[in-house]
Amino acid sequence: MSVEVLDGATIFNFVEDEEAFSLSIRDRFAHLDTNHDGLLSYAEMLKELQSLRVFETHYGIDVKPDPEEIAHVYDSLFVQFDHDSNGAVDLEEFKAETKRMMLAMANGMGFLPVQMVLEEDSYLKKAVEKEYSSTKVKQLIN
Ligand SMILES: [Ca+2]
Ligand SMILES: [Ca+2]
Repeated sequence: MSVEVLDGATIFNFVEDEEAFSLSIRDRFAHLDTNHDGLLSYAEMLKELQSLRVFETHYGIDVKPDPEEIAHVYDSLFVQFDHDSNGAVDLEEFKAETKRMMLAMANGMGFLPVQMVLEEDSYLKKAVEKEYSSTKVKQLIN
């Protein structure tokens, strides 16, 4: 984990780069699909839902909700991913919903940079890395 500073634009640029975003989605999907059937079951999705950190931090304050509430929120998040309600999340559903959530987050952040603790393989970390590398390229060109 590392502490990074990012703003809405960092996330926008990452999500709007179709190639890079698709690639990281496919990586993540394959990683989560532990039985390799091309679908994410609720159990397989749980790891991803937990990584969304809906609970752990709220404006930097650690929140400890009760387990029943957690289960309820994970249930409703899973339903949000499972667009056709067949009880599993396929790659298209996973990509569409991840994109929607990240854009919603970017909109919420606006242009005010925020400091966040990011896990190494999280999308936000990838977004930050992408911004670093494109900044580096720009510096080389100039
Ligand atoms: Ca699976
Ligand atoms: Ca589905």
